[in-house]
Amino acid sequence: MNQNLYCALRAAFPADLARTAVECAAIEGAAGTPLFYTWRDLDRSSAMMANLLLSLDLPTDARVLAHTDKSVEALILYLAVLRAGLVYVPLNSAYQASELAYFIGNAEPAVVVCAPRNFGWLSKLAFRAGVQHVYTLGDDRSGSLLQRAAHHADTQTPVQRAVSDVASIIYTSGTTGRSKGAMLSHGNLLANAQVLKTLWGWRPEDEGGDVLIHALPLFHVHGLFVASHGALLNGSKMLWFAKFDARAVTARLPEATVFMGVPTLYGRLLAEPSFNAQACQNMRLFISGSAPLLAETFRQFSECSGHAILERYGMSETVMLTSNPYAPEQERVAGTVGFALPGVDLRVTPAGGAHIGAVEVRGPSVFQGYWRMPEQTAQDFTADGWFKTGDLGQLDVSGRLTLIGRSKDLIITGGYNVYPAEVEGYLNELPGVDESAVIGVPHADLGEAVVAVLVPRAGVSVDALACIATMKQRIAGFKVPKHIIMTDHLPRNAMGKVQKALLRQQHRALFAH
Ligand code: MLC
Repeated sequence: MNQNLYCALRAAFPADLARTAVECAAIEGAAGTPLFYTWRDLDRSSAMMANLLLSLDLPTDARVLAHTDKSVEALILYLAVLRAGLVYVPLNSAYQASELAYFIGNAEPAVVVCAPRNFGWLSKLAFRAGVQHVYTLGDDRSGSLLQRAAHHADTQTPVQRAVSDVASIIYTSGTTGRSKGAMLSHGNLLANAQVLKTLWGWRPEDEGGDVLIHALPLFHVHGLFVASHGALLNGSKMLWFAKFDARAVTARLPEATVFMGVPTLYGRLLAEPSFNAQACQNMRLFISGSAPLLAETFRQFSECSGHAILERYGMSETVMLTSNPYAPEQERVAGTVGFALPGVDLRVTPAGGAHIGAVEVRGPSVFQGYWRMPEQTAQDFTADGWFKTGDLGQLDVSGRLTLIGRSKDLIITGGYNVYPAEVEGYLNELPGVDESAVIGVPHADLGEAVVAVLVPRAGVSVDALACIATMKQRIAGFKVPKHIIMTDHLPRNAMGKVQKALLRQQHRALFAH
């Protein structure tokens, strides 16, 4: 049997293909009228794109790298890559040239698809690295990808794939500063999507169906797999937002039943004056993940909307691992991430009692390893085959998991992971900088904000704002420090290691206002 993930998604499309699959919600004040895509549109357009990709005669493990703005066509491109049996490599559209140079060098894609505005520099980079095909795709249906696909047939049989064949490589930041590509197979993604479909009670059409508000980026596990697969595998309509906007989302909430977001989105909904229980009257489920949800946000949201947010836990290497319960008779507990999903084995080592330990997992959604990093892969699995998540947690007697912290030096800002070592590397290259330490500082909107403590060379004056401006030209904006503190030395322990905990403590009130 063909295990190509697209086959399972396609089988879930409604019988009436003329129904709306995706409605693009126009953001208030933005130009343009709403666009509607039927299920037939998704099927035919992805067939045309798949046929274009197949006409390039690529090897079966060829990578298609997408650095595009969010659009329904970008989702169709993902479906097309699945159908063609190739490997989809999505990248954050905020990444800049130096970051792209690394990803292209590491992934060695056969095809690059980029926003038309980036074609000049990105195509140069790609061609120099030996990429044969560079297409453009705009968020307004412009670009060479659609033009070229238009010449191809609108039917296509998905290429035969096995459960363990890689469907996508998702880059995750590494502790050493260099990103690692987590290889997720067709089987990994389908197993997770099927479990979540049942667990979160996606409703069949004859029970009223579901409508998902999709307002997350499309280049990460959360928006691409958890949200899109959820709706596609249930044949449910998506109300599509190119960008999260609290007012615009609230205005469409009465038509929706499911919403997924990072905690920042929940904080912004709470701050939106039009957001209230009335707007949520038809909502069935609010899901949060990608960053810790504050108990206070959970409480305020419950008071304001009448809904208990369901917090779940996952990561790029494993897709989703745990979830608070869906059933109303079981409590969703703020500050916990719930129970292991059916099929997921989860342990906390050292195990037993109320001890805090390293969270380790096994299961059908655990990835196939890091792309071309066998040593890193070996290091991140135990000898008996459990994946070391890098998170610290505590299991209660009922099996409910509470995450306590991280064994790795990671900042999560607005749902994006930032590794200090990478940012420090760029800061240390700035003129006049001797050394730097990057930390996460509590921030009401973003959860944590990236902050740098910087030591200028002796006798040199370094301007913090100029550093921030230069950094914005070099790396994605979400990694750039929101604030830089100048100092003449970094606190170190007896081993010479920078005391980041002390720095975090010293600067914890930086954004308290
Ligand atoms: C944008 N900016 C950020 C930021 N996002 N800064 C810090 N952290 C972030 N997350 C900066 C930009 O660089 C820019 O800076 C300014 O904010 C405005 O940019 P914007 O694009 O207009 O921002 P906004 O639309 O407000 O975006 C914020 C956000 C977005 C929270 C809506 O970041 C977002 O959609 N986050 C979701 C991330 C996500 O999907 N994570 C899932 C990972 S998967 P300047 O200075 O130029 O103005 C995963 C696994 C799992 O973790 O379990 O789910």
